[in-house]
Amino acid sequence: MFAAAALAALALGATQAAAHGGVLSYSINGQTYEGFKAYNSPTGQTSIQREWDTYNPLTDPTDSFLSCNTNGANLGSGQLSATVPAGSEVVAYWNQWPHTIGPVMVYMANCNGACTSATTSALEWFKIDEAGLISGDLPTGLWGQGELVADNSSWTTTIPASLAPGEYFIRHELLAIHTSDQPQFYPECAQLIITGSGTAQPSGSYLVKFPGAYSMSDPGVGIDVYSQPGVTNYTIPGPAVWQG
Ligand SMILES: *[C@@H]1O[C@H](CO)[C@@H](O)[C@H](O)[C@H]1NC(C)=O
Ligand SMILES: *[C@@H]1O[C@H](CO)[C@@H](O)[C@H](O)[C@H]1NC(C)=O
Ligand SMILES: [Cu+2]
Repeated sequence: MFAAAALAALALGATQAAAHGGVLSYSINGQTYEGFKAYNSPTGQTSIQREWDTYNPLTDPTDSFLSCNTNGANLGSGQLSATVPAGSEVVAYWNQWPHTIGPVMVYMANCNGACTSATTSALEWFKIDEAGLISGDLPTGLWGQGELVADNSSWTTTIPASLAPGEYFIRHELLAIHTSDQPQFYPECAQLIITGSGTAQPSGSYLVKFPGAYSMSDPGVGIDVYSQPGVTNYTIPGPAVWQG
């Protein structure tokens, strides 16, 4: 009986997993960093990524776990950070990503000390990259996520070369809006130690909190793309991109 129930639960998990996902690994300067293995116990896992537990989306823009997904915990002795020079390219690899409608956004946050001990909902996040509606109209056009899918379910981002050194999070977020009833947020965070001689830091309106940055009334969040054929503009939520 127990085995049958466990198998059923596993099958259900696999079905759900097929429809959603997250960042499974990173490639930075030729080195591969494996992500956290969702659906597995954190015990014994070693990763630069914070814990995230399922491929399911968060659907509330004010979800308390919006910063680094559920549950966003550090991995204790298994928590690593990748040391990378400012200006490096970070490639994030998703599972075979199933959604093509919605923006891709990449954020960072300065931990002002050790990221391992940071509370991610208290950090001030800044956006370093975004891609929304690239061409065409809302329901049928090419979106950032369509490009991501076409590029082997990966996304390449350059860390601003002028960014001051220190410990930072990098937060990749897909906002899938292919369902007309609710947005789907897929954030994953990884810990970086940025090196270099830069001195730049974003301030003011570039900095936001998660939750806090988004609301259902944002034009790009509470949106039904299918009700707006022919509309060719899309407002990506969150702050302007900080160029460094
Ligand atoms: C495609 O992505 C996988 C990881 O999901 C990676 O191992 C592989 O090298 C990528 N292929 C190319 C051509 O970049
Ligand atoms: C498109 O632009 C109009 C006019 O600025 C704006 O009111 C509307 O919210 C925008 N649509 C989206 C989906 O961002
Ligand atoms: Cu999905």
